[in-house]
Amino acid sequence: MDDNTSDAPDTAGSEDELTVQIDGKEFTLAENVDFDGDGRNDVTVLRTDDGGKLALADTDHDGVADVAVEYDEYGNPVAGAEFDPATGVWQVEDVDNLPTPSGDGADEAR
Ligand SMILES: [Ca+2]
Repeated sequence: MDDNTSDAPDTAGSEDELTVQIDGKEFTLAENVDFDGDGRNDVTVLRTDDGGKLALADTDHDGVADVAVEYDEYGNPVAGAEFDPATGVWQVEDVDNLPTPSGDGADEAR
């Protein structure tokens, strides 16, 4: 991931902003997918260089991404990780064990 997203303007009052912490850096990304189909975006999906996708979500609704799943070009999950806010480290986790995003995602922290 490059640094482009860290330069995003501070758009107070806007919605679907997901904070992601990686290696001590903080990024703000837009949630662009509605995972549970309630009409409110709760997941940020990024395209990866190899044609796959990376999904990031705030599943405990504190405004910070805590789940990441990488998908291959066919949409199959290939890797998962869970963010530990106590240590600031992403821990590799079986995709089947990860909580699923729901509701209004990071917006529910507001
Ligand atoms: Ca939703």
